[in-house]
Amino acid sequence: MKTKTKPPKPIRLLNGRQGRATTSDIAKIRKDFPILKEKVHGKPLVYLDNAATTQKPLSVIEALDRYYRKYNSNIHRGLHLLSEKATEAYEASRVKAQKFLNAADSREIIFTRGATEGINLVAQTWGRQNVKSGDEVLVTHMEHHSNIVPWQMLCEEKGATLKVAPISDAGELVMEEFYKLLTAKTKILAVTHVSNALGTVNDIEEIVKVAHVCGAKVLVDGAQSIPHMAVNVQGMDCDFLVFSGHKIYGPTGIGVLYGKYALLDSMPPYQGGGDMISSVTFEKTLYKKPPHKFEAGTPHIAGVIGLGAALDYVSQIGLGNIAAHEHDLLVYGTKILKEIPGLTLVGTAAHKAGVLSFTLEDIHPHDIGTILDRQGIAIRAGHHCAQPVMDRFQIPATARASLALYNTREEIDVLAKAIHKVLEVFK
Ligand code: 7TS
Repeated sequence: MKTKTKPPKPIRLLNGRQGRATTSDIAKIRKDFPILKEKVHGKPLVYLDNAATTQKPLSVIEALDRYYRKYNSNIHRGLHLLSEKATEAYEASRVKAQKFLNAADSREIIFTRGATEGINLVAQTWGRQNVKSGDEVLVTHMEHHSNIVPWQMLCEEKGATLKVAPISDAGELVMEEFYKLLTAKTKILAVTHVSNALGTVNDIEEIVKVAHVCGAKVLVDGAQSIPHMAVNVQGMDCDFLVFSGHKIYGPTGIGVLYGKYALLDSMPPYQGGGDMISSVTFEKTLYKKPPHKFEAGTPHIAGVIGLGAALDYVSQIGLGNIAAHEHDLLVYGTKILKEIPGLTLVGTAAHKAGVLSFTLEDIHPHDIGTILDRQGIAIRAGHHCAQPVMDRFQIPATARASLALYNTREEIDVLAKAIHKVLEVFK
């Protein structure tokens, strides 16, 4: 029985060549994503909601299908062949994630439900163990709610204080203020690598260096960076990093928490249950070592295998190539959108990833989203689970087009044309 995931197809984009991806490079990539052939309201789908979730390539869909058809089984327990195959594929994905992040050891990779669960896990284990009354937790003004609320809950419980590093009108961290907020009281800094609402890319290496001098640990929210740029946790020297599989062309319901092994080893478990113990009696339970200590119960086996296939897919194209293509689209999109009268870009940092957040005169972003949807264009409109960002810019919401490796300049043109239509409707 063949159950091994198929070897990745050969590289197609840019490799060995200079310059931006050609139309035929992207056309080939688009063929890997069956959903991109769909029509929406009779129009070709233009999918520009990638910061919310990305579409899935055939290799991921097939890895899930293959698992369920050929070797569906529980892991780490069965002595039978199917269980061995499933365990092997599950643990192979852990090594893929380790290599993808350049972590020192595969035991530093914990599978979670996603970025949100990863942050909650750290807040509820390391946080509860280490944050005491009078301590401080530092976040930034550009965090997603999932990197605010778990820390707020922890601070409330412990009598600690949540501090917030301010951002500028361009949506960049104000570094002088940020440095002032880092003190000996700061136990942990929780910071996003890339803002989902603004696209700002933070200089994590620099931030980690300064935080470590102050004795603070650093958790990096990699939800919006991992799919778009090469991330090297050892290079960054961050203590924890989280991401979600569904934002990097993998399945929903699966994600990764990276943590330095010594820290993970020192932390109490998050949930109790099967597979995280080495022995149980009514008097005393002994826990397994990381990563298993943090993976109680039957995990999302198919999700882990699908995530492994997604990481293979992205690695095969190359994050450098993906970043270059998306940067080209971002520059092009910024230029085209700026030419539209009444359109204001929200988030104009010097270093940005593929997010184009905007307002259009006083038209509500939900109306923009609805009109674009009728043209087959999927964007997100709202506060993007980053209400403090909206408050900072004194707006209730933005319309947001967010890019992925399969998007094209032509799709940006379709978007711009449709925005002009929105203006006509509200004339
Ligand atoms: N952190 C950031 C920076 C995010 O953008 C998101 C999701 C999360 C954490 C949470 O990820 P989850 O997979 O655990 O939900 N961001 C978005 C978004 O921008 N639109 O929809 C979800």
